[in-house]
Amino acid sequence: MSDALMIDADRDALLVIDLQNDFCSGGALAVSGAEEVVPIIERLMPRFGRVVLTQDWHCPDHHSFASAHQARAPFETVTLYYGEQTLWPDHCVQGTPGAAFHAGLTTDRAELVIRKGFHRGVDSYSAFYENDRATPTGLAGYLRERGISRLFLCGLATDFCVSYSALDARRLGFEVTVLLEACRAIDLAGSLQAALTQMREAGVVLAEGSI
Ligand code: VGL
Ligand code: ZN
Repeated sequence: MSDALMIDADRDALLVIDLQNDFCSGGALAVSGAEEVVPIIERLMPRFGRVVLTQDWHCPDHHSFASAHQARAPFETVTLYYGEQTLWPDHCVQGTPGAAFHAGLTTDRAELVIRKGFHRGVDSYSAFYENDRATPTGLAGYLRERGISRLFLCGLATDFCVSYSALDARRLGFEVTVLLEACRAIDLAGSLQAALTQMREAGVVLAEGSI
């Protein structure tokens, strides 16, 4: 894969999704093996001309938290005004250590950090749109204005924020590769297989090998 990953510094960008403490060991919503991707992404970032980071960034009473609902537990599903929403443990609350990037991630080279999920009533898995599928984050405009047409995605979690971002990016007309070796999944009730299938069907390139 390292030979196949030919990066064009002008039109390619690396999107590093939600590499934050709450998704790592000991965090509120720990993703198994999350730390393993840190050194991989550290090696990847200098190979790209443009790097964008995303940060899950919730207000304390965010409606994606089970704690914001009566008699609901994490990982249950509720219907909010825009459709089905999985409920999560409180995580990535704005300004808390859990919302900070993993200390091993060198954030200096990032040209842009997109914070998402800060509107109380709507979650935002995707880096492009909130879960209502209608409210944009502004990332597509940024990428287009910078002449970026090809995106390489890595980070957490493969089956939520990475796949939602990849699917939206395809819908918006970007070429998209997900670097699976640099992603880890939550895998809730088959969500990983479902996400991989959806991404493949949408024309996302799933890069399996070492990078
Ligand atoms: C994520 C669940 C809730 C993610 C964020 O980064 O994949 N998953 N918030
Ligand atoms: Zn979240």
